Amino acid sequence: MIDRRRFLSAAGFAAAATVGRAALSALPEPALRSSAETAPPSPPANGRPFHPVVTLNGWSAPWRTRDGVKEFHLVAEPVERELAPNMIARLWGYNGQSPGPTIEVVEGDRVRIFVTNRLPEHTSIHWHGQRVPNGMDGVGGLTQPHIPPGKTFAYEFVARRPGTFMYHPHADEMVQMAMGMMGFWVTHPRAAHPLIDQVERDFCVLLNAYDIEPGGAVPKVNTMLDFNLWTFNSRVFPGIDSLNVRQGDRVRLRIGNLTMTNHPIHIHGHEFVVSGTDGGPTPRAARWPEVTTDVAVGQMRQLEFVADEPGDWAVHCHKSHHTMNAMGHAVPTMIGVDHRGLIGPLQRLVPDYMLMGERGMADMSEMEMPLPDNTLPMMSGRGPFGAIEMGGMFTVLKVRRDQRPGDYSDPGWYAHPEGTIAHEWDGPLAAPTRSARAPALNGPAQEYAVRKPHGRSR
Ligand SMILES: [Cu+2]
Repeated sequence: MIDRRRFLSAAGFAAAATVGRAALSALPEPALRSSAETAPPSPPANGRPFHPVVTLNGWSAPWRTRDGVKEFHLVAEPVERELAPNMIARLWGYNGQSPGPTIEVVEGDRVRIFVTNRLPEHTSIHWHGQRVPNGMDGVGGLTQPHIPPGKTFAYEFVARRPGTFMYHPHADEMVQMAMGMMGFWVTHPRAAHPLIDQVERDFCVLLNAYDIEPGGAVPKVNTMLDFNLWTFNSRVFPGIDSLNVRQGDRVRLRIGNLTMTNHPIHIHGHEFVVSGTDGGPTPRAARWPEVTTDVAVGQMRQLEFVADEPGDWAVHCHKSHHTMNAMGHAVPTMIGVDHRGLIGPLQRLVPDYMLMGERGMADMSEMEMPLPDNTLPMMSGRGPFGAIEMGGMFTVLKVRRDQRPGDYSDPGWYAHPEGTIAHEWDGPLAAPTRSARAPALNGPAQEYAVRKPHGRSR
């Protein structure tokens, strides 16, 4: 839900020199959001028309038009973000949430963005990927003075080229991005563009990562690689909404990576092309079908496909550690270890000792393990057939024949046509054919002579 409140007095803000006095006579009220629900697409109230995007578990910022300029108001501030039901993180973000609201404009629009700093330290905003006058590029210390706490700065430029962009601080970046400060920016084409196709569904996902101790709520800002919560728009599975589309829709999935590592994004059941990067639309001759594409640090990728296969299709990062929530990496691998006979003596010494991992870790997603408050299980989510055993960067593309155009609501689980689900085989089993030269399974141990280099052998 978007609520508006006016909290700025006329005093207490500063502005870049290029902004006229008239613009400062009043600031647009900032739109604030308290929930992590996916907002429906918001068609433009004024200005040039465009087909709005949907930010998963997010929303787009409203604007006002003043003297032909689109004015937005971003408030950098501490926020509480629900990462998934049962876990609230205390982050820094914009306008009540992390990520901040998606900014949608049209190529050629003159845009003025007021940025109010309600953080305990200075900040700035960089408009990642865009052509702007140098003094609007938002690099604190290099192209502008930092925005001190309590002050408001104004950025003003023309959105010169259409595409998928991001915004984020360029001030104490390691801390401010580890705390969740980032947002999406989409510049829609002003007219039919030879390299930009019309799509029926246009989704935005920012990849970010946090390191939050089990039981904690504030990210550890000095972590470089070993994050434990890998997020789409500061949400983890099962807290990430599904991408709900109508069969036959052309779908665009815009992905930006502001984590510290790359993410190979994988879509099941369909082939997509990368139709654009942060550098702009991809020439058609340079597009090829893929089912996984790597999104490197600092990159944007636009994935496009026709959703022509009905079903519930997984969409996820293919790094298996990125589809898990907080876990202990120091746990020994116990696969194949026979614990029988040990559990009794161990439990006499350590009453809470649990036998786990000797058959893999799938048991853990079924286990009702006590967890510290405000902590998510490592693998969770339930589907129609049981535990999905995922966390982190995972969601579901739901393709339905009867999803109405423009309806983004969750249609529920897919009803499979009869006879199209993998099932247990109950027919006769043929004896496996084995090579005559293969050592017999469970037979006597074989001895081999191994010849090593330099004639040495053993
Ligand atoms: Cu990943």
